[in-house]
Amino acid sequence: SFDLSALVTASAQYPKPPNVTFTYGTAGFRLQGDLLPSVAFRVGVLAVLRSKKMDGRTIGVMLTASHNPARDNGLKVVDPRGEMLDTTWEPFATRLANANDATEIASVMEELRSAKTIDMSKPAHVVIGRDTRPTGPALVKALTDCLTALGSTVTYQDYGVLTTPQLHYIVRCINTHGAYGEPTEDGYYTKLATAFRTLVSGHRRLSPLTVDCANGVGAPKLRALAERIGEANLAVELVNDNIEAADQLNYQCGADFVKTQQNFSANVEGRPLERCCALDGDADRLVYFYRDETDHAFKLLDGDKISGLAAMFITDLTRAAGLTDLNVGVVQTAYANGSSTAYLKEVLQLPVACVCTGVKHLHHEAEKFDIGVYFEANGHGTVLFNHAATQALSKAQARSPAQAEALDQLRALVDLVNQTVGDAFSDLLLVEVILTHRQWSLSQWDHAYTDLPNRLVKVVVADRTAFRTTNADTQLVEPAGLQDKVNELVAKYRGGRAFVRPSGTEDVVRVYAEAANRHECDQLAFKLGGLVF
Ligand code: 16G
Ligand code: ZN
Repeated sequence: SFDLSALVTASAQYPKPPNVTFTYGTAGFRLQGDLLPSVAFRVGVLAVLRSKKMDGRTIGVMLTASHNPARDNGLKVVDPRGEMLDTTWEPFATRLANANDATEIASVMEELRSAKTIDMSKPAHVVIGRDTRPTGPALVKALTDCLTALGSTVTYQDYGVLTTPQLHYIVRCINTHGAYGEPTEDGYYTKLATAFRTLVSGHRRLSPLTVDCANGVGAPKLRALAERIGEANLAVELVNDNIEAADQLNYQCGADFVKTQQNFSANVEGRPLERCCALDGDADRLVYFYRDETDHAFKLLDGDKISGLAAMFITDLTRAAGLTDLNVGVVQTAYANGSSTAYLKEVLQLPVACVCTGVKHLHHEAEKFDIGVYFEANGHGTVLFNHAATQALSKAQARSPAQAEALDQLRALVDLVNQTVGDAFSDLLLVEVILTHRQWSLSQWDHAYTDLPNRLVKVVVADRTAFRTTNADTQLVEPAGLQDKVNELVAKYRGGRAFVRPSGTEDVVRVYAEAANRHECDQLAFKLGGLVF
């Protein structure tokens, strides 16, 4: 029911580059941007088939390479509820991308159609967003050329420049017919701004927040959101907000820089009592940081700290609202600092699950709680409220003014939090709400627990596929015998904990180590690196 000759003609403009093998990995396709036009074209095929399979519901395609350098780009497919693409479709994405020509594209299409029993006469709708990278427009052109070639059952809307979480939000809004919000950028700002104003009303405002925007899409979009919220309610000072000089994107700045370098980003000095935070290049990650008042050292409040703060606040609110039947839980990965896990379990008395690295794993695990808080240490995360939780919130009758207030706040929180994916803006507003309620400085927040010294090392190995893990990435099953050696070494260090896993995004193996003090931790990481190499 589609015109194969149109697809053949259109795809000829976007030949697959020779000697490149593409993989739809943890973060979708990600590579140097000028190698991706053929991939963008084939992602069009995948998105259309996925939409037809989902009975014409809208599918999203986001073009971004997040925290990676400006010359890179990437493509990610967003499922109807605003979530990551169903993993059973990933191998088809990979095979489409590696098809050598139109005939091969057509045959993979046919295989996918039959494997997933897709009715090709169904309509398809695709929405597109991109970050500020220079290769973005050409990739959107390749993608939309494909969508056009696939015929009259296919419609699409190009939203232009957006943050990744904004596109996820729009997909969810369209597919819920407005129940989640207006499917526009404006609708997104209105929803977050309204919830934020409700949550801070009646509280003394905090001092201005410095936001490192990674010289990316977060800069213009956060400016728009802050305008909507109003300066009287949220004062932000944006730095690294230059999106004109493409090569500045993520350069010496942004959430990934701050987290991996454990240092202030360019143009952020860390004045006394200054609250600083950083977004990444597509604004789906957030970390806070500040300069310690006593030792003047750099201090990081990463995803684990945000998770602990959010879990603490939500636990208090559900108790105050009398909703103690709701089970609140937290999801982390093996990268979570051991002290954060201990804080969640022992101080907050919450259940904590540990899953494999990658947002989709955390998201699905968090759905198992009534209220599930999930964050990766790198600053990507959000809070999910399931059906039982939203029902309980809408039905609950307050028995005191205090209960009524807590209920109102929880209801506003559901709107404040982007429940499709981690969103730096919504996380920033969440943190600001909590700090406003408590009138806390960053160091007061930081004092909930002290991170154990930790070290992350990259090891270049001959073949990273020789490394296979189990138990949420915490143990190696292959190469045989290596885990025993890791265990032996770890046992020699006080408070030692470590794991080795192959990266899903780079051709390296990652070694993570923790120990009671800096010196032992570094030594453990170094020796483990030697074992793996
Ligand atoms: C991707 C993941 C991120 C994960 C990182 C790990 C998504 C949207 N992003 O960026 O969650 O932390 O990969 O990279 O899933 P690694 O496998 O190279 O350590
Ligand atoms: Zn990102």
